[in-house]
Amino acid sequence: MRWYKESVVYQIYPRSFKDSNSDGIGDLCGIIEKVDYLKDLGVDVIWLSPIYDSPLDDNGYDISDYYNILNDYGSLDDFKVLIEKLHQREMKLIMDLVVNHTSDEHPWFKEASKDINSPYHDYYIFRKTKKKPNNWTSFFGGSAWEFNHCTNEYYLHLFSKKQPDLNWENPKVREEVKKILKFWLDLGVDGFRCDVINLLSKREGLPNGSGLPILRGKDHYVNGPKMHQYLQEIKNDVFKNYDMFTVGECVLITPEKALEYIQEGVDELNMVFQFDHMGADNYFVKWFPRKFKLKRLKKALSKWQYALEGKGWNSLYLENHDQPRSINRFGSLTHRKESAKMLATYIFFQQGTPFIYQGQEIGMTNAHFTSLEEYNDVETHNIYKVGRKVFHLSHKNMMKKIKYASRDNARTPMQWNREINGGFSNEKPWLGVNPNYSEINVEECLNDPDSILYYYKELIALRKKHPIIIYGNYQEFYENSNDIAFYERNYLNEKLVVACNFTSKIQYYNYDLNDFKLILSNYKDDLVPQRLLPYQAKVYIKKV
Ligand code: TEU
Ligand code: CA
Repeated sequence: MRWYKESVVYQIYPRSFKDSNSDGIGDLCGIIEKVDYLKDLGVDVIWLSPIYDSPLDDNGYDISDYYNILNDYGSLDDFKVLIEKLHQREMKLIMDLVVNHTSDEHPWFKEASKDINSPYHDYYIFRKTKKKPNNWTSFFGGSAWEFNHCTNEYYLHLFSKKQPDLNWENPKVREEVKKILKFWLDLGVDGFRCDVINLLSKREGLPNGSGLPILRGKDHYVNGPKMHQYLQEIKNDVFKNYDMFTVGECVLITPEKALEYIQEGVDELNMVFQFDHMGADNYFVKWFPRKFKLKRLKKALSKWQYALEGKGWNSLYLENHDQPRSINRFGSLTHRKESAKMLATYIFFQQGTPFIYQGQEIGMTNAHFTSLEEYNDVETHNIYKVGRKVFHLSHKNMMKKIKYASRDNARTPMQWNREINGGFSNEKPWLGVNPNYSEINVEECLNDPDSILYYYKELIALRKKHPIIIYGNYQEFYENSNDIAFYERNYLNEKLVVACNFTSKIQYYNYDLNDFKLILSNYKDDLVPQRLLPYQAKVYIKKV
């Protein structure tokens, strides 16, 4: 058994979690203040979004020094205090590993872009061509190539132009990454969330992509030809020497491809973050929203449950720092508490390691912004420009898309109490606090026995009490229903049943609940076992 299978992970976006020194920016000392809050919630592992030195073009996913903490967030000493406090409480910490690209302000790139003969020039993907080397587009819109006047070359950036892709063909780059990993592992870090890890290997010759200018070129850089070689090398030289785990964020991954990385015994990664279920309310990418259909959500998640069962380990998430809040997408603002609890039940009783994103446990909702200037996210601003200039969409249309899909929806400051700025900071925060902090905040939840927060605590405690939730198999019922989600888990001599109503109407189902015991519900009553009240979730268990 690997401990990560029995853990619950909590993701912190440090910039928005808690500000301890009144500069409007979250920091490590702010996280240290909240370690006991996290311990009480019952989570076992903390995943920190990047805290390394960065010019913050992509809020830290553009790293300029892998061995130092961004000044805004504190110091390496603060980091050592945090990891010590977590370990004292038998909690673990994983870092965000961003090694598909660096910041263009990393010394390697500063050297490489100045001098074609620099030893660092081959750390990146430069091409001396008259025009762009191919037609690939960036995840953030526009071309994936930027011209570097100093050396008269183009360089590749799958994300922002301030995030030049590293050249993983170069063994020196791979050695540098191993050094970075060992540095943090030797500081006691318990693993890594590996950013866009399946993009590291680009096809030889960088051939043109086909189709629309949306992720164009993906066929030549997703799960590229040398991915397994690179990950095997990193695993054999570093990972296998530590008691740690990795979760690889894998863009456009399928269960079959995922198993090539996570199959028990291969273990290039221990699990992946997949995106299929994130398409339940859009066409392929979130900038083309469509009406949420429960069937799409269920089909995507069930596909992964069945495909990985007994072969590889799942991760379970509905939210992170890149995605809009799940209540807005899959739940209901009029039944906010019920639907937040229902969504938690639906996702976290499946097989896999749960990942809770900061604020999800108190039912935080999408940002309230109305003007483009209120948004911070580089992706949001780039997509706005491309939408207006390339697709000639109106400002109104783009603002509607942004309101729904912007990553800032998940990045507004954590809401701790009803004091100024939701108790996040005494100063004006770097990103606007949602005005609903007066009624949605941790303190309000702690004073409400029926709160979403206490429901999460109960849910997490059940995972620790019932091995069937961790190790049971998965069998879906009512697959074709767009109203309810229903599945069984079976393990040794037990059966567990999860029934969730995704609508504001009463729903009925037909399932013999004889001898079952109700162990969790987001409504007090369970007078009619075969009935689900609006957004009701129920979990039953029985010995078979
Ligand atoms: O995200 C990778 C990724 O696929 C993003 O394009 C994400 O899916 C998209 O923004 C959703 O709209 C990772 C990090 O999670 C993200 O924060 C970084 O911006 C990106 O990589 C580059 O490091
Ligand atoms: Ca601060």
